[in-house]
Order: sequence, then C-alpha cells, then structure tokens
Amino acid sequence: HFGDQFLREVAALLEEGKRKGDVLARYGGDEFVFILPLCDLSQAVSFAERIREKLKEYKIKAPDDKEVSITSSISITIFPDHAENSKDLFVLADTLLYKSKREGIDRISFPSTEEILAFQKEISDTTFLIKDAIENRLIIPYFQPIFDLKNNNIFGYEVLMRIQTREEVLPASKFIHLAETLGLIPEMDFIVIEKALEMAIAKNYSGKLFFNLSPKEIIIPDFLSKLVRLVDNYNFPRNNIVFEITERETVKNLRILEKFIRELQDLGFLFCIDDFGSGFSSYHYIKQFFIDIIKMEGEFVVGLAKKNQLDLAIVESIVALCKRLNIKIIAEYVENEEIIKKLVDLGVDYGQGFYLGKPSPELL
Ligand code: G
Ligand code: G
Ligand code: MN
Repeated sequence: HFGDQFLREVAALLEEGKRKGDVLARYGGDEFVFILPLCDLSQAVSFAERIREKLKEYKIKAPDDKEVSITSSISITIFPDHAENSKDLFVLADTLLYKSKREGIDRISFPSTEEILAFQKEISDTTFLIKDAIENRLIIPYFQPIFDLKNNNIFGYEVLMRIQTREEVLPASKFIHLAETLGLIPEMDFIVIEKALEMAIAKNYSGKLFFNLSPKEIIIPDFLSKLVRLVDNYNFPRNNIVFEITERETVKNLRILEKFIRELQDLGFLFCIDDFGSGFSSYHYIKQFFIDIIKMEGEFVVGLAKKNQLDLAIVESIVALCKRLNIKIIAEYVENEEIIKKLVDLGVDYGQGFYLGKPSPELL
C-alpha cells in the first residue's frame, strides 16, 4: 500500500521538477526502478536526494501509535557511461544497491570510474563462472548435518550450493545474488537437487534432505511442475524432502507464496521457513501457512551463549509458539556445547551449526 502512495508522490516530484521520467517497474514490493531520460549524474543525484528526503518525511503509525520512520537505499547507474546494455546496467544498479544496503541506511551510491571497471569485471567474471558452471555441471551440493538434540542422531542434511572451480570451491554467498538477478538460479537449483538425490540414492540414505529455494524463482509459473518431474526421476520419498525459503528477503507476493507452499505440501513435500525471526512477517507466515518446520535465525541462537536476555526471551517465545502449533524447530548457528545445553533446556528439537558439523561434500 505504501508503494502505490510512494509512486504517486514520485510522479508528482517528477512533474514538479519538469523532469519526465518513467517509473519502470516495481522490482519487488519495496524496490523501485526509475528511468530518467536525458539526465546526467548530478541531476540524477539531486533527484535521488529529493526522493530520500521525501521518504524521511513519511511517518507510518504502528499499532501502538508509535511513529515509524522510513529509510532508503538508492543506487544510480547511467547509460551508456556505466554499462553498454540495459541488462548490465540493471545488474550494476542492483549490485550497487545491495552494497549500499550493507553500508548503512539512507545511502545513495553511484559508481566511481574505478568501481565501474571493477564491478564490470567482477560481474562479467562471475557471470562467466556461473554460466560455465551450469554448462559443465560444476555446481555441486555440500551437506551440513542437522541433529536431533534429544538423542544426537542425524535428523537430516541441509544441501548448500557450491561451484567447483579449478582452484577452489566457491560458497553460495559469492554468486547466489547475481545468479538470482540473472535469472539463472532455477537451472542451478535443479542441478544441485539432482546431484544430491543421486548421491542419496547411491548411499541408501533415508533421512531428510533440506533444499534452499530462492524467493525469486518460486514465482516462475512452471517451476513447481519441473521440480516435481525432476524429483520423481529418483526414488526418494517426497516426505523426506524439505524445501526452505528464507524469511530474510520476504517474498513480496504472499498469495503466490501461499499457493506455492500449499501445492508443495499437497504433493507430499515438507516446507520450512529459513532464518525465522529475521524478517518482519514471521507471525504472519505462521498464521497464514501450515509450516512444518522453522529454522530459527542464528543470531538469536548465538545470543543464548552470550546470555543475552532479549535473545533468550525471543527464543522462548518462538519455542512456545511452535510447540503450541506443532511446528518443529531447528536452531541454526550452534557454535558450542553451551548453546546445545541451553537449547535442550528450552525444548528446541533440532540443531545445526559449525560445532555440530560443517558443510561437507560428502553425504554421511
Ligand atoms: O552456504 P552459504 O553460507 O554460502 O549460503 C549463503 C546463502 O545462499 C544461504 O543462506 C542460502 O539461503 C543460499 N543458498 C545456499 N545454497 C543454495 C541453493 O542450493 N539454492 C538456493 N536457491 N540458495 C542457496
Ligand atoms: O541462510 P541459510 O540458513 O541457508 O545459511 C546457511 C549457511 O549458514 C551455510 O552456508 C553455512 O555456511 C552457514 N552456517 C552454518 N552453520 C553455521 C554456524 O554455526 N555459524 C555461522 N556463523 N554460520 C553457519
Ligand atoms: Mn538454509
């Protein structure tokens, strides 16, 4: 709702400044793309500054009547100075935006000459790497064990994507975001799922496998049917396959997510919310969907060892809620023995983390 109001105000801003611009698209519920024709960098920066100031003026009322203010992150890229084609221009803008979000609030970023060169190189190198990895099936699964804390048995494994280059094994964090932006993540996920299932069958593994899905791919219309066809090629029971979607970058279209989860579960798969508690819709998810399992955001878990009372209170409330609703809980970032003790005391079912087991290329 805020989005539409915001877009109207931006349109008014453009009108006021007599600058004709197009609101190209809502890139997600809270991401917007503006195209400003015939606009140089300094004009674009002053426009961005005005948008930022406009946003600072907004106050949204929370249910308790407190005023909540809004922050923004903005990135600017210019054609043809910063990229030769629209695709690269968008990837650069997206990557920059990601960077300014990491750097703090209310940042406006545009690339310096060195940055453009470095970015272009990094993006084109990583793009090449991803495409090459898809073509030559260099995408491989790593497995991180998830333990039943009551009896120390392995409950399942989370499958984590890696790219095997000649020199090293690249973690997902190095390429996932770009792969999503390029729309290549479904192909990559299919390769990882296929390889992991192959290994599971070969090893007679009969526990659970957790696969990550990206919010951006589940909105692709025939994604689910392709996924099912792929899985059905292997004789691995559907109810031992759990799909996780992170709450961190909330899926903007909750209705599509709801449909996706319901169809998944109707087909016999399980569904898990990843990084539970990190987003803003945790309770909404729990209320709206029949979630089988949640993975509790690692930050709260780490806080337990530091005796952080707030983290303790949050974990306690998540446990109480999930017990009541019969949702299983996996604690992430279990990094030492003390945390395990605490989790067992609190009644958390499962744990995953470096202390219990690091991601490894071997299953079992
Ligand atoms: O393993 P690493 O810490 O680099 O993972 C970073 C993030 O990348 C994870 O939090 C996870 O959400 C995402 N990720 C890891 N493996 C996969 C995968 O196979 N598919 C998708 N879509 N995301 C993954
Ligand atoms: O967002 P997601 O839960 O999919 O991220 C999983 C990633 O978290 C894994 O790729 C792994 O590298 C990382 N991870 C797993 N266990 C631990 C841990 O105990 N501590 C920290 N800091 N990271 C972990
Ligand atoms: Mn995960």
